[in-house]
Amino acid sequence: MNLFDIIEEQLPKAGKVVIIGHIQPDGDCIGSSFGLYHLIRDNYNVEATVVNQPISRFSFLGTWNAPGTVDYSDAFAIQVDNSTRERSADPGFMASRAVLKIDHHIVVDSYGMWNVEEQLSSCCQIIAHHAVEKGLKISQQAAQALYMGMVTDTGRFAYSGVDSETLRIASILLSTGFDMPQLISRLNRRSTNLLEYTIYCYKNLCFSQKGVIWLYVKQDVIDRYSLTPDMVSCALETMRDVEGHPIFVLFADLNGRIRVEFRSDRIRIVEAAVKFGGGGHECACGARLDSPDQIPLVVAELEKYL
Ligand SMILES: [Mn+2]
Repeated sequence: MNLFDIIEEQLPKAGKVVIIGHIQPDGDCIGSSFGLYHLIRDNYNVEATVVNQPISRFSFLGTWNAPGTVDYSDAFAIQVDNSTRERSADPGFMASRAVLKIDHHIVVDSYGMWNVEEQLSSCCQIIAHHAVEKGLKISQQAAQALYMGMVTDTGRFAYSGVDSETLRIASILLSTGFDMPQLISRLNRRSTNLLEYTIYCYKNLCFSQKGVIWLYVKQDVIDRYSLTPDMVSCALETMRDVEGHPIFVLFADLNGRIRVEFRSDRIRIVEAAVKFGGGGHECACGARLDSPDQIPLVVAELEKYL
């Protein structure tokens, strides 16, 4: 079923349409939100509300509302790029009269009344694909937002998961004529504190005997460089592509717990994330720890996959 058939049917019944992403939103999450926002506005003349935490990096796409500010009782909620209800930027969305889930992660929680769960390279690719199939009008603004999610979730079309279909959809988005070089230069721009943090990362990487690279970013480092959670994640790029070390993992303090991000070069590691209460994709996943004492356990667990 085309996801816009569901949307089309629900729009007249809804008091409001709310689009919500996951906590610590990334480019795919915000791109999916605004891509969908513009598609719904341009094709159905309905103004949806986007909800998430503020992220200045992506604010050029539009404005959105803070979590906790929406009354969901009469809402048609569309949750994008979010695998579990707990990871929603606004868990209150479950009180909505109707919930549509659109996601590309490994399925662990089909919390929607409808669940569009396709394991493509990005959530934006799912939305763009359905829009193309449905023959919807795709404006430059919609295309730019969806293209942003596609490039950010695929490392600029470089990770596994990218196939000819990904590029076909990207090509259709590009043909709308939005300013792609300007978008990419915006996404690539780095602040000087991020540059200094990157130098810190290179100097502090830890290498396990068997080929796991890891780094633990403590709160004092986060404060020193004024890092947001998505800036902290840039450390992963300093660990990628190191010879003989196909698995890399980032630990970072976050609200009294430790956020863990697992990555690998084509080695299935999602079971390690699941073992520590998390989930995600086969080679890119995450979890949370209660104490730094668990870090050696995670590294030891990952060594089993080599
Ligand atoms: Mn995504």
